[in-house]
Amino acid sequence: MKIAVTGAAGFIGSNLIHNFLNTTNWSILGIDSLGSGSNLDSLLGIDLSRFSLVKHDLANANGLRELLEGCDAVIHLAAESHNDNSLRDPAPFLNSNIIGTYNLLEAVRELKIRLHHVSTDEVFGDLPLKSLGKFSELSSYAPSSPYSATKAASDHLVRAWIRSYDIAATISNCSNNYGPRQSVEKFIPRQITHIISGLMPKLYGSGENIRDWIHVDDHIEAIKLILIKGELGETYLIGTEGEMSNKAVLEMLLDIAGLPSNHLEFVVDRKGHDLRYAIDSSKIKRELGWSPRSRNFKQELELLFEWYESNTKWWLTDKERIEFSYRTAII
Ligand code: TDX
Repeated sequence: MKIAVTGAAGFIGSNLIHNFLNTTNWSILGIDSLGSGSNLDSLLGIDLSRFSLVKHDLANANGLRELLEGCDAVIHLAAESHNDNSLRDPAPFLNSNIIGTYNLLEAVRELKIRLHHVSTDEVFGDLPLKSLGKFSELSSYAPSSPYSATKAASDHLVRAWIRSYDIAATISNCSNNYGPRQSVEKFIPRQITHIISGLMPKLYGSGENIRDWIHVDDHIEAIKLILIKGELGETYLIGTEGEMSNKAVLEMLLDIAGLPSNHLEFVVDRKGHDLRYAIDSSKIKRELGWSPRSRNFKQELELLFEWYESNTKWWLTDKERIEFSYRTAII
């Protein structure tokens, strides 16, 4: 089987390619715009006998069909994905997440290629902080940010292309991922690299907002299962009951670094900041037999801390650029 992976040099894409080349005999065509969320170094060490990479921005339809010809399936991960960036400048999110997905849909429709569209739990908006409710496949779409609105739009396009054109596609919506090779603009890597750099970690608002953390490898195993066994036309929610407040996660990181729990700075809250995400993943467990590996979150954070300490070259330049835009941005 030959699969194409869009967003190949991003966080989830690069981890997925490392994983799939190790665990399957598939060939992989990586497609990436090599924009700000990509890092070519994330693909270092990959077996090039079964992997090739093409620089292509999905917002440009020219040449996309030719590129995908001969592929049996596409996993669509390419997206602008950082909420803070979308608040500063929504335009790239519309281009990449909506126009890019539209161009990809037209290509897979013409070529009759199987598609798996990877999306986020943020398309459902947020849940109250103190409730026990969770998102399920039946939750209504209610995105809060320009980023999540564009991901919701891309989900709607995929659903419409399934219904109207009968394309062979599945969708997944996953909770917050953590793991190696994640951009230092995101919460956990930002705090780890702040600590390593001697900067004060930054908590938005009260730090009470809750996220449902999943290791990227557990997400990738779920994507693999959906690609192999998922029912066409279906949506699957992926999460691991890993709910934690941002403050609690940061306190774990401070403890790992041997710093006191008050070694942090509360900063102005994110506009429209979603309160809580939580996922009911019983459908994918029941129907596809997926289950996440049993993990100790704090031990995983320790490993992650070590990864960022040992890979400063991977993130240092990005961090300077990202922190410069945080300092200069009006959000
Ligand atoms: O410096 C920070 N301080 C802070 O308190 C940053 C960068 C974030 N936060 C908070 C905001 C959120 O409550 O941490 C939480 C996590 O923030 P992000 O890493 O920006 O993720 P989030 O906004 O929850 O969105 C994520 O989940 C769904 C990903 O960025 C998306 O790509 C994914 O689709």
